[in-house]
Parts: sequence; C-alpha cells; structure tokens
Amino acid sequence: MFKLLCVSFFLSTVAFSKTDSAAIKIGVAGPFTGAYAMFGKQLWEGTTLAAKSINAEGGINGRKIELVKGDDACEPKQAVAVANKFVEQDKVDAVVGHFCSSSTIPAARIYNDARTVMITPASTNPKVTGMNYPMVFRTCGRDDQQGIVAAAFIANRLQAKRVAIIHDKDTYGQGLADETRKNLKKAKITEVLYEGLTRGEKDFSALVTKIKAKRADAVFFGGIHAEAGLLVKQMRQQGLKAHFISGDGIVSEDFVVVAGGTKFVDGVYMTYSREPRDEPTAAKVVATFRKNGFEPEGYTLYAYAAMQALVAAMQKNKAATGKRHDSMAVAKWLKSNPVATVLGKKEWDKNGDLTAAGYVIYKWNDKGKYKVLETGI
Ligand code: ABU
Repeated sequence: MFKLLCVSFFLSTVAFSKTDSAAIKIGVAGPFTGAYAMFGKQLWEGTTLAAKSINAEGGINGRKIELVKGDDACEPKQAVAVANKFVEQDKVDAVVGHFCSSSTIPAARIYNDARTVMITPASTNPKVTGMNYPMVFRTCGRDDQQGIVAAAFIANRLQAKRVAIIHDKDTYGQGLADETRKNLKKAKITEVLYEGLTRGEKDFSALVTKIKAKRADAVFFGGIHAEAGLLVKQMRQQGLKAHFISGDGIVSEDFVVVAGGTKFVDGVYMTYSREPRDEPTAAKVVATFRKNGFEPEGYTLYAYAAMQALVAAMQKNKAATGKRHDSMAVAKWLKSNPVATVLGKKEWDKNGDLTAAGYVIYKWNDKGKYKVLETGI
C-alpha cells in the first residue's frame, strides 16, 4: 500500500512538472512588503494584466505565461536571494524587475551570469545598464536625464537662490540628488546643504531645523515617497515654506497618505516621464485596469510594457516546447527591433537603455493629484 502511494505521488509530481515546464515562467521582482510595497504592487498589477491578456491571445507561440513573484523588499541582500531562487529553483525564462536600483544592480549580475533576460520597469540609476551586461534592459529613463530636468527647473523656473539637497543614502536617491547637484552647480546655484537621511526614520525635525537655519528657498529630495512624505510634512509643520522638489520615487498617491494629507503635498514638484496613462496606445489597457478597480499609476504601465517587450522577442525567437529560450538571441533581438507597447513604440540601444526617454515636471495639488506643469525642458 505504502509503495502504491509513493508511486502515485511520484506520477502526480511528474505530471505536474510536465505541465509546468511547458509554461513560460517570468519572474516578477520588487518590494511586495515594507514601506515601498505600493511600487511592488504597481509592478505586479502591470505584469499580471499583461500576462492575462497575452495568455488569452494564445500565449507565446502557444505556451502560456506563468508569473513567479519575488519579494525583495527593496533590500539588496533579499534581492540577491530572489535572483538566485529565480534562476536556480524556479528556472525562470526572464525577469521583470526589480524596482529599487539598489536591488536591481546586484540582482542583474546573477541574471546576466545565468543568461536570463531582465527588464526593469523602474530602476533609473545609470549603473543598471552601465555594467555591460547584455541581458539587462529597462523600460524607464535614467537619473542622469532626470537630474538635468530637475536642476533646470529649479534654476530657471523657480529661480531658487539657495538650495538644500537631501537624499536617502540609497543608490537611486543619492544618485539622483548627485545628478541634480551637478547640474545646479553648472547653473551656478548656491548649495546651502547636502545631507543624507536614513531610510525608515520617522523624525526629521532636526534636519528641518538645519534646513531652516541655512535659509534654503528650495529643497531637492532624492529618495522614495515614504521618506519624502514625512520630510515635506515636517517642513510645513515647522513653518518652512521652501519649494520641495523630488523625482520619480514619489510617483504614487501613497505619497499623500504618508505625508498625512493633501495640504502637505500641495505645491510639491516632481520629475517623472510623460504621463503613461495619457498615451493613446494605453487607453484600452488603462480602461481595463480601472474596470478592475486598479488605478495604473506610476510604473504599472512600464511593467506592462516590459512584459510586451519580452513576449515580442520570445515570439520571434521560438523555443522548442518545454525548453528555455535562447536568452542571447532574445536580448540581441531586443537591441535591434522596435516593440509596439502600451507606451508606444520602444527601442533599445546596445546598453539596454531606451533610445528616447523624456522627463517632465509635475506639480501636486490640494486634491492630492499630480498634473503636468512643464514639458520639453
Ligand atoms: N526610479 C524610481 C525609484 C526606483 C529606483 O530607481 O531605485
């Protein structure tokens, strides 16, 4: 009897594995827990709807997509563990992720060594594609582009005279702060303070006191909404009226929640790409998200586009049933062919960067919404 049970268990496992190996596995990595989980949700919702729609149309050359979730919590060590699991245990065909540049950079080495194509929808630090890894791509822009736009806005439009530059000591936050700083210096704007805060901290009152003492008329913050929200709230509570400018790390309405209400975000400026929800190519997908009760803000549609890019490349580089794609062929194809995505036609250069990516300025209002303020800087 025991033998029979063992044989039957073995057979069901084999049968399950057989079905499983016929699917195309895409790892989706990002912060699904912790302070930045809102961004992981954007990535998950974007990839899930894309996979559902592609599967409904027959999948990739008849093979269905199966998503595997990996929570890195925006912690580099956890990101490495996720990447190792994806390549060794789950044996994913490709990856959409990670979110935080500080997670994407160490994870990218693992995917590259394992010949697994990785497309990050949101990691904007230049190093992500600066490591000469042929497997690494992104569907977003870069902070050396974003920093130019932020600095030009601060110098020319706000005409700030005394700028405090604050960052979160993380790869993205400090990197973006440094790019903005470099361009402010070129514009001969006085820097009155350059300081890092610690992610996860809640009380920035001492820092706000310091910014006030320096008589800053503008504060640029490089970091994510969880710290940005608390910093701007505490600035306003201490009566500091200086302009507050940040980057794409605050592009979530969760910023309003963290800040404690719309009155604290009113007037905040932000750099981010052209609103993806307004792209004519996104209209149908945006309507579906909304019908499903999810607002596809921030990096949701970038994650959707990353899935579309992978699928287009895999469809052109067919793998035998149950086999893994030739990742080098998939990567090479992506570098020499445009892909029609929800964000319009996208093309990648030899480094895996988009050939065109533009940043614009947004302003948050007293309703807790962000609207385009300036384009074409
Ligand atoms: N680019 C927004 C935040 C994600 C990151 O690059 O770390």
